[in-house]
Amino acid sequence: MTEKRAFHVAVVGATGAVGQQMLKTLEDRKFPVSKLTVLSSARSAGKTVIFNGKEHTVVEATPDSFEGVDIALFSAGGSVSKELAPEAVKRGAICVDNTSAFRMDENTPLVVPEVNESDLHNHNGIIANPNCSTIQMVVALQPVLEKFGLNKVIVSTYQAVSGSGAAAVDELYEQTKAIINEEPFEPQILPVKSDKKHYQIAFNAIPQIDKFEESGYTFEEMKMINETKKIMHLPELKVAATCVRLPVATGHSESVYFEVDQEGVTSEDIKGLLKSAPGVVLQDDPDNQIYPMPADCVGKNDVFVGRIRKDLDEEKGFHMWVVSDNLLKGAAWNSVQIAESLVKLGIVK
Ligand code: NAP
Ligand code: 3JN
Repeated sequence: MTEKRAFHVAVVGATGAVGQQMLKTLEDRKFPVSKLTVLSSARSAGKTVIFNGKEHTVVEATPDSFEGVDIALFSAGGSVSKELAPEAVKRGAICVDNTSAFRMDENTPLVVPEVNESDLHNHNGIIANPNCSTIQMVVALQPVLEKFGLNKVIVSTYQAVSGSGAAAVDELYEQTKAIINEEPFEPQILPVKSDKKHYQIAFNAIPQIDKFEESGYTFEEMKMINETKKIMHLPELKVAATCVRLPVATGHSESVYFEVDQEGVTSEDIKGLLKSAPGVVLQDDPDNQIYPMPADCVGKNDVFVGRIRKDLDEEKGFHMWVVSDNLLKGAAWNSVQIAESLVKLGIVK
């Protein structure tokens, strides 16, 4: 980005799977950083990270870490955000929070720039970055909503293990090696580190992401349902989700069924729309076996859409396949994109 001013940026959770991608994205986008503060827990304090060719020492995050910070990107878990984001705001920073801590707070905008950038104007110092699975879905659905209206969404996800953090990726690799070498192993992290039981992820599919609510839905599923309605400003939209973890390192995939408002819409209409939609790359050519796959999307900021087809029974129903890098558009890139929007709109002090 080209901007005359430069900003003191803090990254909280800089040693984590998302934090590392945040640093890389700030670099790749040439975000105007005058000073960088890299924060973690006491565990990683003293480690170093390289940013724009210079070494930076990681420091334990405390309220005083935010003195003089203009923009703070948080990705160290909800409890850290709840404790430290208000402290950063008190000290004059604007926070982009990648956790669920403030997403459903009615005074906190929940933003995907391609969908609801203008919501950024109504903030109290904290902007929430949605859940990764929600982000890629709403980027693909927003153009449909704007042109043909939207009534119902049913999504099934196929989520990568990096969504569960750096340690979960290690678990996938270790288990895969152990199984191939016919060695014993003990699952310790997935599906949810703090839950009672842990299951094999290598060569498996686990229909649990986050813990279960009493309703029978998981928290991840409820995030997709509630966040979609908030971001799209559609409280009445019917949404259902089933979230599944796969042995893929990076790149979430989703099978999305949706029903439009208007009659007579064709799959060619939807393809035409998504071909030129912001942030979307259409990869839809069944004759040549062209469709999105996570292995092709890693390291890219876009949302890839394919397999668009009309439902055979429901006149207003369509199916599509949506893939994106969960650590980029699902987390780091969406956060940095929000920061770029804040600068562009003159919202950063
Ligand atoms: P991760 O790989 O486990 O990294 C966690 C990071 O948080 C590390 O840098 C860790 O520092 C830091 N941290 C932990 N406790 C801390 C504390 N008390 N104070 C300061 N820093 C602390 O996890 P991740 O995958 O990067 O995810 C981090 C968070 O991002 C998640 O908990 C979640 O809230 C959010 N997230 C959001 C999405 C999304 O869908 N938008 C996706 C993934 C993650 P140490 O190195 O010192 O341990
Ligand atoms: O599992 C995934 O693929 C996405 C995980 C996101 C996540 C993991 C731990 C805590 C979140 C999130 O962003 O919703 C949180 C959280 O902040 O609640």
